[in-house]
Amino acid sequence: MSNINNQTQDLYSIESVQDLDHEDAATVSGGSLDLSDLRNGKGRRLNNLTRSYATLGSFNNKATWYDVKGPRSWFAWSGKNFTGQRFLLKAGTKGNLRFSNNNIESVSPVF
Ligand SMILES: [Ca+2]
Ligand SMILES: [Ca+2]
Repeated sequence: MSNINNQTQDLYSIESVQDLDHEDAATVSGGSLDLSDLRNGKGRRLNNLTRSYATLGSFNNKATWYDVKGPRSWFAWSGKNFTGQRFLLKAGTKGNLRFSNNNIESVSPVF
């Protein structure tokens, strides 16, 4: 009897893990932001950002392309700590950056 119970528990755990794929996680948290350092999503990527970053570290001044998934827009800043010029990346859009190309150093969701 206890064997059967354990098996049921295990099946439940596996199912829960599978439910939490990237898309679901993004929906739950209100969306996510992907960046890449070359045009059209190519090159090095920074994927599934879901919160503010005061610096993008080694990715600073590298982003050339973006993809905003989910219902929330994002701000991208030309300086660290949300300083400098602010750019709006609208919810549901993606594409190559123009004015902020190779200039973004911090990002934050628009609340
Ligand atoms: Ca670049
Ligand atoms: Ca910059």
